[in-house]
Formats: sequence, structure tokens, C-alpha cells
Amino acid sequence: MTDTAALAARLDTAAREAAATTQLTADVALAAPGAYAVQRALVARRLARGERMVGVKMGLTSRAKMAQMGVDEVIWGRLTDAMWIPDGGAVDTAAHIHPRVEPEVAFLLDRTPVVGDDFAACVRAVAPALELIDSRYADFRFTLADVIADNTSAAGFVVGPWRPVPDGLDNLGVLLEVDGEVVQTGSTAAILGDPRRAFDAAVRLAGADGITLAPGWVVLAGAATAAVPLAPGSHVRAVVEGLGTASLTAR
Ligand code: OOG
Ligand code: MG
Repeated sequence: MTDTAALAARLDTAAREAAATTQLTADVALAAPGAYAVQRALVARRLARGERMVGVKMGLTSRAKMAQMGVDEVIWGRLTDAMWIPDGGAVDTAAHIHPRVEPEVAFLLDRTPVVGDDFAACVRAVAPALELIDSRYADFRFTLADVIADNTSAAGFVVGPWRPVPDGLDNLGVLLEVDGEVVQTGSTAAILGDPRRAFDAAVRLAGADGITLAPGWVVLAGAATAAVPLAPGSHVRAVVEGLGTASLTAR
């Protein structure tokens, strides 16, 4: 087994057994390009088990997230159909290591974008979203290369009702509620100043890695606030001004 394959297998096992592993960078020298190769091999294992690619997610697009995680570059990861949670659906916390949730904005692609393409021409609809993240590393701590290899902590996502793209997306209020109480507040302005920039970054970064974004795929723009731990029994809702809500219940 190559290093890349072995590291991917280690992260895959950690996710499937819901048992944390130590940071890969504690054992091997890894920079971003090598880490994306591990991510590709990790997700290839999921695809080999029958999962399908349904989109990409952007990460660390907000200062709140960069500060929370101590990492300061925009990253991206792969979304598969197995990560999809219906709006209002249930999440089994025991199937995860230390799950957290964060409020996001999702885009629905109308066609395959190329670098420089206009957002409005490529995006058919937007929706409020929740991302379920679960670092496969102990204590939810990692370096940039570690989190890239770990498919940027992707574990699941909820997309609320799709709606046509509104005129302004750059300053919508965002709330994260747990059991009806507001636990985080932010604005879509926190997402690279305008979440449409997350779309540009997705096209550029995923494209550079040989990913062709397809019509019908989802792009998660990145969290607008810090993430909060997901406790069993809790009901979580993301509210994005003018877009609506997305929710899940933890078991
Ligand atoms: C990395 C994933 C970051 C976001 O929206 O910023 C992310 C992590 O925080 O574990 O998904
Ligand atoms: Mg996220």
C-alpha cells in the first residue's frame, strides 16, 4: 500500500468505526497537495462502496471558523449522497466521533461552471443549510494538511427549501438555534465577504484538482459562524434571513 492509500484507509476506518485517530502529520510529512491526494483516495473508497458524488463543500471561508480551528486558508471537500440528511431528519450521534453543526448557505448548480463564469448564470437556486462536521482526529484538533486529508471534516449536510437566487446574498443575517435557543449569530458577509466568492473558490480549487462540477450538484459555501457540538436529543435549526430554515434532530 502506498502512503497515500494507507493514510486514506486510516481515516476511512476512523470514520466508519467512529473512533478518533491521531493527526497524520504526527507520523508523516504532508503538505496541501499530498493531503488532497489522501482526500481523493479517501473518498474513492466511499465511491467504491457505491456512494455517489453530489457536490463539494468549502471550508474555513469565515474568520469565525478560521479562528475556531486555528487554520487560515480556504479549503474544500467532497460531498457524497450518503452524507445527505433530509431537512428535519435525524442524525445518530453514536455513528460519529464528536459531531458539530454549523449554519451554511447551499447553491444548486444549473450547469458546469468554468473559472470566471458568472454566478447567476451557473447557480439555479440557493438554500439555507446545516453542515454536520466530525473531525476524525482526537480532540477535533488538526493542521491544515490533516483537515484537508480528512475531507475537511465532512460528515453530513441538510439543505433547506431551494429558492431562486435573490438580488443580494452578501449581508443576510444567520442564526444557529439549538432547542429553540440562539447559540450563534452571524451574517453571510462572514463567508468571504459574499458567499458568491465561495462559489468562485469552489470552481477554481475543485477544478484545479480535476473535479468537474455537474448540473444538479450542491456547493456548500462554508459556515457563517463557529460550529457547536451536537448533543443527543437536541434539535438544531439554521435560519438564514430571506432564505428560510434547515433543521435536524440528533438521536
Ligand atoms: C473544518 C471544516 C470547515 C467550514 O464550513 O468552515 C468547514 C472543521 O472545522 O473541522 O466546513
Ligand atoms: Mg462547513
